[in-house]
Amino acid sequence: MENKTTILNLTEDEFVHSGTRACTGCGLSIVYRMGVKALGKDSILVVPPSCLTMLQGIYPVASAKLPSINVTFASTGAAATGVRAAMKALKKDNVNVVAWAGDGGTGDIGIQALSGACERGEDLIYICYDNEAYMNTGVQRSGTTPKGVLTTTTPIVGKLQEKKDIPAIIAAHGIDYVATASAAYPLDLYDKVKKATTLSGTKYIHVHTPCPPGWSFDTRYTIKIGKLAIKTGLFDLYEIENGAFQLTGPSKRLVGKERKPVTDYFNTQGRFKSLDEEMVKTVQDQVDAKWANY
Ligand SMILES: Cc1ncc(C[n+]2csc(CCOP(=O)(O)OP(=O)(O)O)c2C)c(N)n1
Ligand code: SF4
Ligand SMILES: [Mg+2]
Repeated sequence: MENKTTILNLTEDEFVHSGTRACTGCGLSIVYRMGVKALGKDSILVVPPSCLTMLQGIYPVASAKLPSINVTFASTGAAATGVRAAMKALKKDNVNVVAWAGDGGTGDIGIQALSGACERGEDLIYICYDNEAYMNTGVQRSGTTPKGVLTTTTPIVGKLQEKKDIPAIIAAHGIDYVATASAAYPLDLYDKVKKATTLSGTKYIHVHTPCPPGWSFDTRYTIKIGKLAIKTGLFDLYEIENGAFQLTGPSKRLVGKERKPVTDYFNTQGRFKSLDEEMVKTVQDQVDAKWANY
């Protein structure tokens, strides 16, 4: 998919009030603002505990202009299924029912309800913002934390296991639309969410989302670091539509070109400081092998 939306034709409609409880430089605040812009007013959000619940605010101080239901971690996919059923009963089929969760809430704690919704082909959009740890409770490792990363529960040597590939797990359910996106490419994210609103069945979008305090970088570098994840080939932008995989936007343009070394990305963040040369070489080899396939 080539991007249709540019900064010149992007809608000026906003569904987030100015001023949120997110940290300065939070990648999620970009993802959220662009995501709800693309969803539009006829949308209901279903959100489990996460930084997003904080960003949206606690009554009576709310940053979101859309109706939003806070649910338990394990129930997100089931709760969204219930909201869709309610919309059907009310003959409001035009409403976008959107489950929106963090990586821990999606890939670890809420995966069974999400898997059930995918298997049933529920008419939902599911957006996972992946900041690669349980940030809201103080940076604990999650299934999607990359190998070697320092968190409060993987101190000194970093996480020992590989990052869990959630979009691949969701794609294995055979749903019609799976996409990845990045906070650093907001218009690409906008177009993918917009596309999801036009499709029926279960749609899943996984968004790489830099987090200054959790990743240990200065708040001004959110976009730079998000872009480096793509330009090093560590995180790839793609769509899987009706089973057909294709790289999109900046990742597609990288095919056959020289990628930046993964060290350019690792060196920008304190969370990678325990990586030794051997681990860096292993990651670089893995990325090279993946791209040789592309
Ligand atoms: C069943 C349950 N376990 C633990 C918590 C505590 N908790 C609240 S937010 C959170 C972190 C969620 O991580 P993630 O889904 O990655 O979102 P992030 O905080 O990174 O935005 C946790 C563990 C909870 N609210 N409910
Ligand atoms: S901890 Fe990270 S994800 Fe959470 S609000 Fe702060 S910057 Fe955003
Ligand atoms: Mg998280």
